[in-house]
Amino acid sequence: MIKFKIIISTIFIGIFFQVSATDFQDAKPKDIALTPIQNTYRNVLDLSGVWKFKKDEENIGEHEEWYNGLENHRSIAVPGSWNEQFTDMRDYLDWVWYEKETYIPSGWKNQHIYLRVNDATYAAKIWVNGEPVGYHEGCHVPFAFDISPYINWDEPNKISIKVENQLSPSRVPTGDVKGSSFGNFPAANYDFFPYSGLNRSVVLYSLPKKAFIHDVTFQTDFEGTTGKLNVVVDQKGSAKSGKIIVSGYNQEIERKISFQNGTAEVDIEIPNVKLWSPNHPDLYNVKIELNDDGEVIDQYNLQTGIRTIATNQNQILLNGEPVFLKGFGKHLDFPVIGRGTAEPVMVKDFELLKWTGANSFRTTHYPYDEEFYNMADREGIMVICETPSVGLIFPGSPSEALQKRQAICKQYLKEMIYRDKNHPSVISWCLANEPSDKAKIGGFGVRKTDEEKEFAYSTFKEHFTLAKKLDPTRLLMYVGVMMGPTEWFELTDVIAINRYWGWYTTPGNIEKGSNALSKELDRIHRKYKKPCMISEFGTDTYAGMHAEQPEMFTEEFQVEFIKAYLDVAKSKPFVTGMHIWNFADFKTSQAVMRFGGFNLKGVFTRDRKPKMAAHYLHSRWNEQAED
Ligand code: GCB
Repeated sequence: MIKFKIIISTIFIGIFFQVSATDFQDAKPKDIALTPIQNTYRNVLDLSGVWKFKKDEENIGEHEEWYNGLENHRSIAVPGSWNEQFTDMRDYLDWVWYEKETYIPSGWKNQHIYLRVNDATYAAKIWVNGEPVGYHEGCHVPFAFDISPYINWDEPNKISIKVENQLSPSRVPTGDVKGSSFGNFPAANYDFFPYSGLNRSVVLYSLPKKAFIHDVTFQTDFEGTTGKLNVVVDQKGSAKSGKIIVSGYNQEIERKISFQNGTAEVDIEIPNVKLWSPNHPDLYNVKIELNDDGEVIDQYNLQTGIRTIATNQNQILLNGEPVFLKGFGKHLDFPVIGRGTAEPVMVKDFELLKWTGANSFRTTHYPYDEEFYNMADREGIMVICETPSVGLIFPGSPSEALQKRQAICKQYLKEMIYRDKNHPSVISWCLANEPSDKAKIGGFGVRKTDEEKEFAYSTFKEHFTLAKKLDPTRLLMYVGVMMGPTEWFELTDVIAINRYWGWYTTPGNIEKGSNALSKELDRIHRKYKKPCMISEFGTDTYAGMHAEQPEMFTEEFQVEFIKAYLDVAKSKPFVTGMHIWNFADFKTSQAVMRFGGFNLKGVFTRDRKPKMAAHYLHSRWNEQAED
C-alpha cells in the first residue's frame, strides 16, 4: 500500500514538477560577481542562525505545499551541514526543506532586493512567501535571485529552500558511478564526505533602484616603480558616469568613468607602487561610484593588490621573481560543523598555515567561502583556486550525462572566476582534480582507442578555452592523477601532479617511492619544459601511533615520507611547489582504506592538534627559505 502511494505520488509530483519547474528562474553566474556589502547605498541582512528544517524522504513537500510553512519541523543551524547535526541524518542525501522568516527593513523599499545563498549543496529550489523564485545546481558556489516582486512589507517574509545532494554520474563531482573502484558508502566518487545543505550563509541585500554596479574586474601590472590597474565596471540601470578612487600609502588617485552600453573601462597608474607579495601583502582600497545628474547613486568598495604572475620553463614568477609554493591541499571540514563556514576555524587555519611556514594552499576540491580569499589577501598566502570538478570522466562518446557534466563544469568556471577574480592572493585556477580519459573512475589499465582519447582531450580542452577567456591573467592548471594522461599537460601553465609512490604503490618503501618520483619528474619536465609541482603527497597517519623504525600509519613514517619527497623536489630546479596532502584529517565516506570514515593524511588532526610532521615542517619551512 505504502509502495502504491509512493508510485502515485511520484507520478503526480513528476507531472506537477514539469508544470511548476518553468516558474523557477535559473541562477545567472554574473549575479554573484560582487559580494554583498554594507555602505551608504547598499544593505545586507545576514540570515545565519537557527532555521526550521524538515526531511522530505518521499519528495512530497511540493505537492503538499510545504513552501507555505513547515509543520512538525526540527531546528537546524545555518551555516552547517545537516549530516552532522542530527543522529539520523549522517548518510541522508535526499530532499530536505529549510525555512526562515524575516522582516525586511522599510528603508529597503524602492530598491532591488536580492537573496544570495552562498552554498546549497547540491541542488536547490527557492520560494519566497510561497512563490517559486529560482533553481540552482552545483556545490559550494553561491547563487542569487532578485526577489523584489515577492516581498511583503510590514510583515514577516517566508523564505523556503528545498535542497538535495543525491549522488549521480551526471553531476560534478560524480557519484554512484557503476563499476568504479571506490566501493565506499555513501557512494561518492570522491574522497571527502558529501556534506549537504546550507553550508554557508544566506543573505538578503539591497541594491539602488536607478542603477547599480553589477561587476568590477581588475587587471594589474607594473613597470619600474609604477603600478598599473585596469578597471572594468559593469552597471545595470541608467547611470552614464561615475568615478574610481584608489587610495593607500598616502596617495589618493581619482579618475572619472563614463559608461557605454553599461560598461566603463579605465587605466590607472599608481606611482611608487607597493606590490602585493607574501612578505608584503600590501593592499589598495578601491572605491567605485555611479553618478546620475551629479548625484552619487551607488558605491562599491573593495581592496586589491598590484602584482603579476607568470612562468618560465622552471619556475612560477611573482612580480617577475621566482616563488616556491610551500603548503597544503585543504578541506573545509570540522566536527559538528561539517563543511559549514566557521570563522574561528578559518582564522585558526591561517594561523597554523603560517606557523608551519607555508605560503600557499589549494582550495581542494571546490571554491571556499569568500572570507578565505579576503584573509589570504591580507595574510599574504597564495591560493590555487579549484573548481568542484573532481574525478571527471570522459567516456568515449557523447552522452546525456557527459553533456550535463560539461555544462556544470563551465558554470562552475564562471561562478568561481566571476566571484574570485579580484583577489591578488589567487594566483591560479585549477580546472579539475584528477580527470581521467578512462570511461570509469579509477579505471586504470582500461585500454582506450586513439579516437576515444582524442575525444576526452578535446572535451576537457573546452574548459581551458573558457577559463582563458574569462581570465587571461592567471595561471591555469589541472591536477593529474597517478598513471593518468600526461598529454593533457599541453594545456597547462604549471604541471601539477598528485603522487603517492611509497604509499599506494610500493607501500612502506619510501626509498623506492621517492626514486620513482624523481625519475618521473625528470621525464615529465624533459618532455613539457614547464614548471612542475607536486600538488598532493602524503600518508595516512594515526595520531599517537609510533614506531622506532618508520612504519606505515605511524607519525615517524609521515615525517620520513614528507622529508623524502621534499628532498627530491629540492634537487630539481624545475620543481616550483610542494603541497602536502592534507593540512588536517578529514571525514570521508566509509571504505576499507578509510579507518573510522576518515582520511588521516593531515599533518594536523581534525581538531587541529599538530602531529610530528607539523612540527617537522615548522622547523624545515621556517628555517630554510628555499625548500
Ligand atoms: C587524491 C585525491 C584526494 C584524496 C587523496 C588520497 O589523489 O585528489 O582527494 O583524498 O588522493 O588521500 O587518496
